[in-house]
This record gives sequence, C-alpha cells and structure tokens, in this order.
Amino acid sequence: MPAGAARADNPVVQTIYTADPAPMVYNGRVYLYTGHDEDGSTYFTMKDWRVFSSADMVNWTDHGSPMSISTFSWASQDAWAGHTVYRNGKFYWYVPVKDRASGQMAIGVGVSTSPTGPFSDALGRPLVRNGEIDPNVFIDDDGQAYLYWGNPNLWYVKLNSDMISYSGSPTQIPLTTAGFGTRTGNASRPTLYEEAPWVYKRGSLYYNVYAAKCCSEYIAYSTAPGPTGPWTFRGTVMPTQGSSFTNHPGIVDFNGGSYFFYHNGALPGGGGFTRSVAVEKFSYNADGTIPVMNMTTTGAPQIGTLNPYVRQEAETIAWESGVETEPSTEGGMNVGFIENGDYIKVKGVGFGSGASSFSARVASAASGGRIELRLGGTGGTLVGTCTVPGTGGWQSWTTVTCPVSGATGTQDLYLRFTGGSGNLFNVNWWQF
Ligand SMILES: [Ca+2]
Ligand SMILES: [Ca+2]
Repeated sequence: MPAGAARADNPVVQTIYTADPAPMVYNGRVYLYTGHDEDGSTYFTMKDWRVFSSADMVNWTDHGSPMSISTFSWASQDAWAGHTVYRNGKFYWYVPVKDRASGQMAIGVGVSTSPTGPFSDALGRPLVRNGEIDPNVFIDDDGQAYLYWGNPNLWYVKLNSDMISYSGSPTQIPLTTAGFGTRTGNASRPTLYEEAPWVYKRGSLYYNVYAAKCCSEYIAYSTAPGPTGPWTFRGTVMPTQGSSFTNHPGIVDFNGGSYFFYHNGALPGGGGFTRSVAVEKFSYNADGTIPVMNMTTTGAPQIGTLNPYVRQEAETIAWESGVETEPSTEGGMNVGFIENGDYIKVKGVGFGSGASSFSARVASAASGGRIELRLGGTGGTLVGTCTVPGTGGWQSWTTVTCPVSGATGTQDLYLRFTGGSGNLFNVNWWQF
C-alpha cells in the first residue's frame, strides 16, 4: 500500500480481491456477500464466495468462505454474482454457476440458519437454468418473492414461500428503450440494460438498479409502480470509473442511512478480473431519484465507535497492509502471514476515559514478535507493546497481556506488527 492509502477506507476488503457485492441487513449488522477473484486472475476465475459484516460501515469482520463451487455437486465452475435474502429463519443465497451436465449457466440456492453459514445446497440441482446469470431476489410487502436475473435478457419468476421453488414460468421483462434507455452501436442490445439487476421497493416505488452498457459498464436504474413493471429509465447512478470494465450494484438502508455498494479495480494489482468491493453513503433526492455518485477512497462515514472493552476479532479491519486471513481452529477466522511492518487499522475505537491493559489471542510456529499499539497512524503515539512468544504451532493459541497507557477518547487504532524475518505470528482476537 502507498503511505497515503492508510487514510482510505475503500475498498472495503484489502486481504483478497472481492467482486459483485450483495449487502443484507440483519440483526443490527450489514452482511456483505461477495465473489472472490483469484490473485493474478486473467478471467472471471472464481471458486468460492465470501462473507464480511460490519455494525459501523468501516470496520469489517471477515467470516471467510461459507460456500463454494463444491457446495453444488452438479456445478463445475464459475462462482459468480449472487444475492442472499433472509426469510422464516433461514438465509437463502442465490448464485449463478455452470451446470456440469448441460454446460449452461444455472441458478443454484444455498441455505443456512446463520448469515455466516455454512451454506448447503438447498435443492441438489439448479432452481432454474436458461444460460443466464446474476440472480436477485426481492420479497414484496405482500410476501410474494420474485427472482430476477439475466444477461443479455432480464427475467423474473415468482418464488413460492419456501424460496426454493416457483410458480408459473420464467418470464422476460420487455427491454424497451423507455424502460431501460437507449444503447447505440449494438444492434443486438438496443437498451442500456446489461446485467446485475438489484430490485427493491422504497415507499410505493420499485427500483431496479443494474449494470448498464458494455464495456466498460456503468450503473443505471429504472423505476416502476409494481415489481414487474412497467419500467421507466431514470439515468445514471455511477458513471464508468475505477479500472474495472464491469460494475455491480447493491443497495441497502441501514441505521437511518442509505448505502450503495459497487466494485472497482482500486487495490494494487487490481483490474477487470481482480476487483474490489467499495461502498458510498447517499441520500435519495426529495422526488425519490438516486443521486449520481462517484467512486471514492474515503468510503462511508463510521456509525458510532468500536468498543475495545469487549472481544474484537483480529479479522475486524478498516484497513490493513500485508496481512491475510485464514480459518482458525478456535472457530471463525484469524489473521496470519504477519511480517515485520505489517499493520491493521481499526477505525474509531472508543477508549473513553482510558485503557489500562491489552490482551491478544496469538499463536506462532516461529519465535513470535511484538504487537505495537499505536494511535492515529503506524507512526502514531505508542500506548503499549505486547510481546508474542513462539507457541509451537500456527494454531497453538495462547493469550498475551501487556500494560497500556495514554489510550483515551476516540482513536484510530493501529496494530503494528514487528519482529524478525518471515512470518511472525497469528492473531485470533484482542481486547483492551
Ligand atoms: Ca505479510
Ligand atoms: Ca478471530
């Protein structure tokens, strides 16, 4: 990371490349479901999906990969853009994957009783298969659920209340220029609709936000008086920006604000096949239209502060340099691949009248190192240093504790890791 990037909060995740955001609000948190571009990818080489969550929109907890291509025994590849919804105590994750038998793209459904999974195949076969992608589910006020999907067409079908079967037949939404704008120079694609529908209702108005034109894509939207139309083209949400030739929308309201998720190629090594999810906060105009937004490195403002006096996962990160995450034998994820000079930024930590000690759950198959606790930057005020010993294994966990002084008020906390060469130690969680 360049030094200036430490002040940035977009993209949301820096440990891996993420794409195709699908945010979902549940029980006081935003759960962010994404795809995962492999490092160095030169195509949409995607093998698993990822989940992150946040209560404050800036510090995001990594929940790892609770669903992959191997979840669907009938699928061969292409863990592409999905969408998760909650209904009747279960979480349903609709995803496009390649059906091995037919070679066609199809829509599968993962199901779990937890928003972070693990997810299993709800059907053992595709829910629907017509070679098109990008599923999105909307549950209307009357309880009727709709599955939308499609590229190059736009389809919907009415889901039954079990969310894994449907009534009637898949139906095309007419792609008219009145509904979806006019594309020039492509006789087979006369409207701007390209892919990635995101349908929701606000007041009495139905919105469909989608990737427009190609390539490069931008984000446009249409509105309608009902869930199946007739749609009216409303214009641009986000212009073509950000060095990825695709984009993908996801919109939620959370804690009184509205948030627009998208992706770009903003991380080092980023591009059209190595994308990263980002987020902007916005306000609807008085007439219900969506303002035009630009990609920023600032991201959304923080909601409240992070409480350092309860256990916080090490994989709860606003920004980082050099670290990665992996599944922990103690459950959830841990931070690993920590080398000298790597750091984690945790934004807006509410120390209040002051902290007196810091504990961390650590493991090291090497000889350990040190965790420097700094405020405001990697070179900021040092308020404590914890020494991590070798523990005999990368998953052999112990808790270390060290004194802290001078940590008061609300601060950006930097966990700066120091030591010798190579990987130093892992961290599962911490608490002041
Ligand atoms: Ca590293
Ligand atoms: Ca953890």
